[in-house]
Amino acid sequence: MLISDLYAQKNYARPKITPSKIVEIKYGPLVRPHRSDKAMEDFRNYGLGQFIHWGLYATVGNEWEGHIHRGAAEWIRSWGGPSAPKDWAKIYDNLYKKFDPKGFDATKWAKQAKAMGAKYVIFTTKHHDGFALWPTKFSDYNISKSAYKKDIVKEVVDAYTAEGIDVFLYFSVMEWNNPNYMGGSPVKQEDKKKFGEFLEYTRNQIFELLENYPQVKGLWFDGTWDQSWVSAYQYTYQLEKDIRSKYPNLIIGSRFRNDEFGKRHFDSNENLMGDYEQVWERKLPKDVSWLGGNDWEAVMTITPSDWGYTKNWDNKYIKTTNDIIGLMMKSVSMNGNFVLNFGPDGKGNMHAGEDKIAKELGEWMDVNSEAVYGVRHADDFPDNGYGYYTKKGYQLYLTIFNRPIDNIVRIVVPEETKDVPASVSLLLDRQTLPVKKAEIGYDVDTNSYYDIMLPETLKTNLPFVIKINLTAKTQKGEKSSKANM
Ligand code: FHN
Repeated sequence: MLISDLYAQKNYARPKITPSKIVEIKYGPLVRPHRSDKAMEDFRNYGLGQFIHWGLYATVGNEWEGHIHRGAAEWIRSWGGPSAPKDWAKIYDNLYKKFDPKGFDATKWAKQAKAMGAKYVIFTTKHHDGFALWPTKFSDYNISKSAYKKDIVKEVVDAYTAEGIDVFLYFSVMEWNNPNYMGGSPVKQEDKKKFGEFLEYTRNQIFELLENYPQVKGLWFDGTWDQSWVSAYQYTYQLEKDIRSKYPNLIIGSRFRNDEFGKRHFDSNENLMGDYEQVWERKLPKDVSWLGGNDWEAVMTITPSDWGYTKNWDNKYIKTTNDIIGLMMKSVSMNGNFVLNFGPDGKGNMHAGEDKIAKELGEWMDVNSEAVYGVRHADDFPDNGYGYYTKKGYQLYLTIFNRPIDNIVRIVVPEETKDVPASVSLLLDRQTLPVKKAEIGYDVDTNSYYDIMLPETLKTNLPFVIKINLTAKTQKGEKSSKANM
């Protein structure tokens, strides 16, 4: 088993792709799946992205005065129970006054992301604590009131755009310290009024972001699971309609809103509620059949579950660069993007462990990125035990994680597959590898087999990619090797 397979969902039943009964839905999807415009084509070809969780939580790093918060670092504001410091929420809500990330250099981040191979970034404009990293007109709880004062979202958008990296803005609807926000569906008149104001505020902030930063390619919504938001389906339907009519190329995933029956991500007829499946977080689909042909991305932490800065990485399983390459290759092999999360500290520096992974991943991408960008699932070649196939036209790539002990990689070519391996090379040093059809006498087996010889001199502890040039199968040649039994 490959390590990346451990991150596949095991007990999660995929929503049925064909519903047993079709219901009438008024507030279902506003876009058809498989948009074919350039923005969506670009999205399909990204391969690798970077997520950045940055906010006030970064200043504390998941601990306070020697007390460790056990939950996810960016959730520290919701710390409760006996281990929580006294008046914790109040302390947290005042952290912004001292927020002054002296080391923050958006260009440095963007250059690092570029060197790592990221083609897009998702940046937290506002997480669940409600603190806005841009100077929003619609709340005082924002960066302009901090010691830093400057517009962080602008710095990030400009720097990444300058490096040719597309920007998506993360936006949490849920806000813990907003008196107008509530988790439950509002029932009392007073609550309805409050939540109505919250909805207007949310709408204003979304349009404000889109107006302020016209370069953004997409909105990445989060914190949309509470019943208050779920019950506002008429409002959110209209809001999405208005956003899309003003910004038709914008990409919005399936996490934004639900239908009138409360169905999120997929409506009650199992149709996708956005431009792509936005459910894959820290886990991957088991195999490509789970995706139903939808566009999708996986977002992934380096520690098991922290997105925000965590000072102390001890006693946690930290994914290795090889783990990450495995998760990335599994994602892209199933037509998805893989987005790796970074949680810079309160000064604006990445964790040393993140720097290491960014460097190692970048070095690997320098050699192997053609197996990652713009590739698709290799429909005609069955999954194999060596690693993951990706495909681009007549180029088939096999990223090897499990190297065979005899150095022979055997490629299975099913009878119905139209193309067969013609020539093979190793991306690592571009050397040509011998490939030949294996005459192994499997007469009742309709597959063909091609053996690729790995050089014994190949010494590496990293996954490596073999590039297989395909050519059309010559029917005559294939048939001649069959005998009757
Ligand atoms: O609660 C958040 C979490 O803190 C983090 O932002 C992730 C990123 O995908 N989203 C939520 C959990 O689904």
